[in-house]
Amino acid sequence: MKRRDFLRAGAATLAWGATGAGRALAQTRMVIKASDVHPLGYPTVEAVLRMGKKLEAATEGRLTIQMFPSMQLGGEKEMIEQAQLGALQIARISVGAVGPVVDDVNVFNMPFVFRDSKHMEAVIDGGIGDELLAKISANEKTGLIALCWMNAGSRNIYNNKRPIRTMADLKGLKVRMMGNPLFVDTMNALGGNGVALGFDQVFSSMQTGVIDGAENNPPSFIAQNHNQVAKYFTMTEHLIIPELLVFSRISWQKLTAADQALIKKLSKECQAEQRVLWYEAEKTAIDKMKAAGTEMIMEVDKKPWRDAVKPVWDKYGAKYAEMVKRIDAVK
Ligand code: GTR
Repeated sequence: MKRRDFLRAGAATLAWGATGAGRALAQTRMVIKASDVHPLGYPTVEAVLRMGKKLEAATEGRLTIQMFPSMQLGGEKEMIEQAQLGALQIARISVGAVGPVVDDVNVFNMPFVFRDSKHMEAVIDGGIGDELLAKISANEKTGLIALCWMNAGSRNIYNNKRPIRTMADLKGLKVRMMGNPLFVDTMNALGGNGVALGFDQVFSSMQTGVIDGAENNPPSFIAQNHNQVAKYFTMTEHLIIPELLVFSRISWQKLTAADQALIKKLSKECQAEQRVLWYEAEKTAIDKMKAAGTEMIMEVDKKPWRDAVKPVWDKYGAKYAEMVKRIDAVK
């Protein structure tokens, strides 16, 4: 389907009950299109599918979720645009992709901003997490309603040239980063050459030598078969970026307050379920990597890495100073 046709079809799926204006609203039927760059079985995809089953049961089939996994609707930038237009209802996206749209959340994209994944979880589960969800939703310009957070572990550097044990080993390697200037600057500060590329291009770009490596969490590395093109994987944990489930604002406004409340409640459950699935997937991925012969460096001395990203903090950090103090204070 051409993109334009898809957009039209998306608008047409918002079907309305036929009886009188008031009752029609109460009977809104909607096929909620959801999209993810990951394949079926990945924790984020599975969690949204489970949410769909609950939603369908609770509304006796009035509201259903139709999943488009595996980048079928494009990358995350495209997904955000489609949601803003109301052609896609639910987008599961990394905060990495949301940063350029909502500057407030870019604070979560700062290198080493969280002490570890548990710290990140405490932040998204607490007041700061709620506050940022509300900020995304309150700003009409985003065109998005933020439903909940998801786990994505930590991002780690992998490549097909050599094992990276210290920062010096990274020198001169071309490493794919997500399309956000903050990430390219981070890689450059660490001594590599950051290259912004779409997620869909990582595999072939590694094969053809356009890049030497990339960075991601173990489940993404395995789900995208990057182990077939990268032999060395180092747990640098330089970025711990949560993910978001967002709903198209245009479509959201077509739902009754009761349906909105139901979706919000199920999203909270989705966040908790995804976390359990996440830890299982992370363990399975690491086992698969070991079995497949990926050379894994499980620990590096983080001190020099943290020190090296100071220029990134100098460039982007000032406006987040207050928020970073609050993040640091979360136990
Ligand atoms: C994954 C994340 C995706 C996408 C991808 C990337 O970890 O789940 O949403 O951001 O990384 O590197 O583009």
